[in-house]
Amino acid sequence: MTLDSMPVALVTGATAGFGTAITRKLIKDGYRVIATGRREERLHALAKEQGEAVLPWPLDVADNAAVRALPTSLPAGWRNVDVLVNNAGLALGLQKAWETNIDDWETMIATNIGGIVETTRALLPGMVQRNRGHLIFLGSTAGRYPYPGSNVYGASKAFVDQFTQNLRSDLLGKSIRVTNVAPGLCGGSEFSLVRLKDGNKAEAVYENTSPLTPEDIANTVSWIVGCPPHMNVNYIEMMPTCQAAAGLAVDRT
Ligand code: NDP
Ligand code: 8X3
Repeated sequence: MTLDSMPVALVTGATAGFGTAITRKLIKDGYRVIATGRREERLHALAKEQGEAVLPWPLDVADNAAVRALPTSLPAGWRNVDVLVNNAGLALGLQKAWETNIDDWETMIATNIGGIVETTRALLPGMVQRNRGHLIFLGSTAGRYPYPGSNVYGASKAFVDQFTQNLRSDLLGKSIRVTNVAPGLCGGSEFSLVRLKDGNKAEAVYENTSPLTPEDIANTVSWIVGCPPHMNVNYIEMMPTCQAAAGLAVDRT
């Protein structure tokens, strides 16, 4: 198969964790991938590892102008995106709502909500015009199950849930699929390091557990994308076996 005839995926946040694993897996599946993120050197390392099937494309998803320019700024042969993986996202802090840094809240909103809204709005018209495409979003169990310190992070992932369901409503009758992938505890990425800014605390999150891995997420995305065209996986939630919802909290003081 020539490069030009391979379907195109665009993965946001391809510089680490899930995004890197998803990029590698989609390439194995026969896609060429526009790998995006802010850390340019990592994108180039991924392109060196994977060859010409990766187009390294530095992108801050919170930079609205850069995201809106995508349909015309991407090289001509890479503009018809078949699969958009809206993976870039982050949690910052675990403080109670009244103790958090408001700038951290703003960053989560701009990235986890603003980023996915902008990339979707930029690339969806092309998909509609071609009547072909798949939007994959990285939600989270945090979007459905609250826990102390999740506050704006959890709310931003609840947005993903409603956004995907509403996109499905708008897209009814078109050959464009929409999926919310919602994992629970997952190690092997930089998620907890970014959230806690402390390597020891980040490691402690996974102590004595067997968490999900980025490869588990990538294999799930690969299965979803490979489902027959008549089948849309709306929402898929997974947790490691060592994790479960733990009931409602009661104050007994
Ligand atoms: P990582 O921290 O390992 O990766 C996050 C990625 O997002 C990086 O590639 C980072 O790239 C990118 N990113 C962050 N901010 C921006 C930005 N402004 N513009 C572009 N890219 C950005 O985390 P994970 O791989 O674990 O997480 C991926 C997604 O999965 C996130 O949306 C997260 O909320 C979600 N998730 C994670 C879970 C977990 O337990 N790990 C569980 C459930 C959901 P760069 O810094 O180079 O820009
Ligand atoms: C990441 C999972 O439980 O840390 O979205 O919020 S959790």
